[in-house]
Amino acid sequence: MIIDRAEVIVTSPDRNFVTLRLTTDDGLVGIGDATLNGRELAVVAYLAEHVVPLLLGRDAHRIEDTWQFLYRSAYWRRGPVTMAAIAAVDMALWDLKGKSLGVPVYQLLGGASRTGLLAYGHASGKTTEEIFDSVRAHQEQGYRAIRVQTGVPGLKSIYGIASNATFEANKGVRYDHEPAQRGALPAQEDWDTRSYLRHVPTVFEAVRNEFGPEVPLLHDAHHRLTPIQAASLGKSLEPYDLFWLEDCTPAENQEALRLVRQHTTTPLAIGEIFNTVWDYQQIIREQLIDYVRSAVTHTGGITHLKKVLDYASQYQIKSGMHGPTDISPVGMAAAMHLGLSIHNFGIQEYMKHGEKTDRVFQQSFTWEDGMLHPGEKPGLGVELDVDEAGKYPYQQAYLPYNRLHDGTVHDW
Ligand code: CS2
Ligand code: MG
Repeated sequence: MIIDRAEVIVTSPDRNFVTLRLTTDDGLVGIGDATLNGRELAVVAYLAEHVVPLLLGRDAHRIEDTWQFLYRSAYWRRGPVTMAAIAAVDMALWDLKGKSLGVPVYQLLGGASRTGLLAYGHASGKTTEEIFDSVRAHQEQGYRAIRVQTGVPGLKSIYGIASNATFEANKGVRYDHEPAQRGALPAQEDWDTRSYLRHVPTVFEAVRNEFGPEVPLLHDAHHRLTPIQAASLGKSLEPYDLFWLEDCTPAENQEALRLVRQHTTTPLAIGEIFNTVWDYQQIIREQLIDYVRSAVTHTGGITHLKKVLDYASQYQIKSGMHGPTDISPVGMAAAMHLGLSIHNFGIQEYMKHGEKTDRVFQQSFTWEDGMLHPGEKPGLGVELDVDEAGKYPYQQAYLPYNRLHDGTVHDW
């Protein structure tokens, strides 16, 4: 199984996706996701200029060796661009190995540890009524666990909140309210931490009263708080029994989580922008988090994220893999195979992709009763329709950013 072709395919059906496609001398095709939202072409260049030439002629069965070779031979380690590129190679190799042996990837990782993966979706709204409607729409679509994001009085637009128009147009939950917006420049949003901290607990109180104690509720603070603000939010949300509070502080400073942890029993999830096990070293060892948020796509693939999660399992820390629509269906499939096989699976984030995306990527996963399963097709179970992909050329897109009322740039 020698790699004799490696192509980097960029397509933008509903949003931009970068896929690495490997073909072997015996005619097998394996694919991997390399999408880095808003910085897609940096990974395309890394792959096309520096990785593809190294792959041609290699034995596709040697997954671990290829991972170590790409990571160590570059000398310049870690970082989202490098690790997304390595992830794409790794996923494509697992896909190929599964296809060559005729088994789904989860079987290669030790087999199923459960029957399906509990998944959560994104409810949101500017008002309590809108949030209730959005939670209901998710429940009707089968979601059993729900993330709740809320508008804040006085703030015009907040990342992660669907506009009503988008919500209606897409009939409930098949919409993307977290797009990197296509266009020449990033959209500017506004932020006020004090208003946010006052408002969020009132929303969770209302949602708990309306939907009862059972439904797991999640919330994402998206790196916007200082440690003491995060500690205060965690405390004020305790009565509403959150499944997790995500990214309460900027993730670079691992030590910050000590202070948060000392003040609140609200479970913490962190890591969607982390790339390696080294980013987690302190927060896992000191048990400062409860869930590892990394995506297979941004953390060096199945090979490396499994090592992170095995390390986390020693401390009873579980997975909560990142799964917004900027993870392609290939990256989502890789997450499902990994999640099904590990013992310390926690929950999987799952936002439905758009219809055009589903035509470009033909998928074998199932979604039943709030649970995902990767399916039984050999490999990852996703096929890229290259002709369909070719209909949607890359479009420049940027994530938004925040400014405070006085014009200061703030974490978004
Ligand atoms: C978010 C993401 O899913 C989440 O929890 O934080 O939507 C994130 O902002 C995007 O993936 C950025 O590309
Ligand atoms: Mg997040």
